[in-house]
Formats: sequence, C-alpha cells, structure tokens
Amino acid sequence: MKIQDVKVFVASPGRNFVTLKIITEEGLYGLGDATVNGRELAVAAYLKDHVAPCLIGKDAHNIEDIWQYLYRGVYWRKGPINMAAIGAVDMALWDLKGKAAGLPVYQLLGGRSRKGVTLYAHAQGATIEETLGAAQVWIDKGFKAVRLQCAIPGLEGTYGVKTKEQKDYFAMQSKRYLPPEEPWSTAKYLNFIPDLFKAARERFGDSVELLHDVHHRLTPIEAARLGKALEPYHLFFLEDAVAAENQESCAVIRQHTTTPLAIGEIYNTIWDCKGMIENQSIDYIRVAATHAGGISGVRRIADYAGLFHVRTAFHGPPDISPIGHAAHMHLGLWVPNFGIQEFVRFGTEVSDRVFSYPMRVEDGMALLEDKPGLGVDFNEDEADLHPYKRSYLPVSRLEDGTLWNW
Ligand code: CS2
Ligand code: MG
Repeated sequence: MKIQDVKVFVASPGRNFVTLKIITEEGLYGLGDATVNGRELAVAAYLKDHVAPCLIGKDAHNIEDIWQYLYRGVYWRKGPINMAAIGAVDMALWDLKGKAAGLPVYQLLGGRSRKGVTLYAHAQGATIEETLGAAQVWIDKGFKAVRLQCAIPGLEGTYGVKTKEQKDYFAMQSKRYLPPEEPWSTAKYLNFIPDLFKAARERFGDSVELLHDVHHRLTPIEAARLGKALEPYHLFFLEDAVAAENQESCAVIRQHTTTPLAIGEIYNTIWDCKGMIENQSIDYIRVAATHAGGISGVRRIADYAGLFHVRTAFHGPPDISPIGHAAHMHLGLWVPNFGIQEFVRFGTEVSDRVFSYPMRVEDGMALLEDKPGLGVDFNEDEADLHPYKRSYLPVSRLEDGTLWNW
C-alpha cells in the first residue's frame, strides 16, 4: 500500500481546520486532523514542506515505523506543531488500514468494549439561572453529564461563556483579527463558583454528573480551596485547575481535596503526563489524538494511565475537526479505562457540507456506524468555498493589566 500523494487543506467552515489526505497507489485515501487553534498555518506548512516529501513511497501499512520516523527521526522531539503533524499522519494511516481491511478503526484497536461513548455536554450562561436552564436542555435530551460554566459577576467575558457577539466565532475577533482580551480576577471567581454548583445540586439532585473547567487560572493552593469548596457537590471532575506545565502541581491539590482532577488538553506526548499519572495525582487524562500524536500516541498514554487508575476524557472542543472527534470515538469504544468524552457538537450546518461523519447521539451517548476506517469523508470542493481566516484565542489579563493564563 505505497503512499503516492499527500495533500494538506486549510479551510474555515465556521472554524479553521487543517486536514491531511494521504493517497495510496491503489487509489485509497486516509484523512487526518492537524488543527492547532490559532496557529493553523504553521502546522500546514510543517506538513507540506517537511513531512509530505518523506512519506511518498512509504508503505502506509507501517503505522508504527512512520510514527517513529517522524518522532525520533526529526531529532526535535515533541512540540505542538510537530505532534499535531504526526497526529494527522497517524490518523490518516489508521483510516487507510481500516479501509484496506474493510473494518472500522476500533476493530483494529481490539474491538468494542462498550455499546457507545458516554458524552458530557457544555452548559453556559450569563447567570446561574441561565446556566442551569442550558443544562436542563441537555438533561432533557438524555445527557447524563454536563459541564457548567457561568459568567463571573463583575468580570467582562468569562472562559466558556459566550456573549451575544461571540456566538459567531469570527465576530469575537477584533477588526484586525488580533487576540481579544478578557479580564480575570481569581477572588471574584473563587467567591462565586461554589454558589453555581450548590444551585445545580439543589435543582438537579444527584441525577446528573457535573463538571467544570477552570481553564488554567489558579495556583495549586487556590485550586485546592476550590476543590474543597466543591466537595459537597461531588463533581465528576474539575478540569485544568492549574496551568499544566508543572506536573507536581496536581499533587499539591490532591493533598487537600477529594474532588477528582482532569488535565491534559495541551499535552503533546506521554512525557508531558507521565509523572502525574504515576503519582496518581490525577483521575482523568484529557489528551487529544489531534494534538498528542494521533491514535498511536493517545493509545500509548491511555494504556499507561490505566495502570494507575487514570481514565480517559479526550479533549473534544469545536476546534478539533470531525476527523479528530471520530478518532476519539473509535478510541473510546475500545479503551478499557474509558472515563467520559467531551462533546460540544460534531459539526454545524456549514461544516457538515465539508465533513461527513459516522456518528449519532442517543441519550447522551455517541453511537458509531460501522464504516471502514474512521468513517469520515471530506469534500474538497466544498472546503475550497471556505478559505482560511486568521483567528486567535483570547488572552487574559488581571485587573491591573498583568498578563494571565487564558
Ligand atoms: C477547552 C477548549 O474544551 C475545553 O475543555 O478548554 O475550549 C479550549 O479552550 C480550546 O480547545 C482551545 O483551543
Ligand atoms: Mg478545557
């Protein structure tokens, strides 16, 4: 199954997505997602200029050898751009192997461990009432787990809560398409969030799992205070309570609270999370196939995590393409230590014209059609109608102007 051609597409059907297509001499093709939000063109150039020439003529069946070639073989290991490029190649090769075998990827991984992939939805609002109303909508649809994010009183713009103009992603960018800025106050946040979860338990009782994303804003001891304050409301997990670089930080939080901890959406390799997995200072690992070396990279991390009671919660934001989401669904059907899967949506009306995907949601669970490979298709002509638009994630500043973690 020799690789004949490699194509890279950057399209913006609502969000920017980087898509890799690997074509074999037999005329089969595999698809991969290489989207790095806000830095899309860097990974596209890396794929086109540095990776594609090395792939031509290689046997697409040799997934592991190609992974090692692109990881060990480049000398410069790790890094978000390199690992997203490897991730896309790896996904495309698994897709191809599945198509060649006539089997869905989860069958190649070891088969089905469960009937579907349990999802958590996002609920957000300008007030507690509005947030709980948004959660109710998901609960009424049959979802068993919901992430709650609420605007913090006195702060203009809070992570996870869209103002009216932010509903169109590109409208939230300034006119010159530079990063929008949001203010942050740890004190205002810490004084408010326990009220949100108190109100949620009063309204929903124990009938639903509740989650929350701190989005890297706290120090370990502040996160410990929050974890303790939230214990009566028994969260499914508290996500990214601290900035993720220092693997010892979660161990500090752990000494003080039994609130389960999740982290890892910005990690690229097993080395980024090895220490906190071994120390059992986290409960859920949130790596994404798109950003952590594809299905092969994430499978290695998930297997290792399983030895230490750490379960999976792969990152599922709208800036991962339907190809990346499909990779998570196949992994989630197979992985023995499955925890939960983040679900915002698989696509929009516009992106559905570019990507078709083999998933449907029933009672808060994603069910996969048994198509060979990953099961996603990509319409190149439609993609051409939606050219790349420069966009950035916001940045945060403390109220005195100091740059903070967004
Ligand atoms: C997030 C993301 O889904 C999540 O949990 O933290 O929204 C994250 O901010 C984006 O994926 C960044 O690109
Ligand atoms: Mg997050």
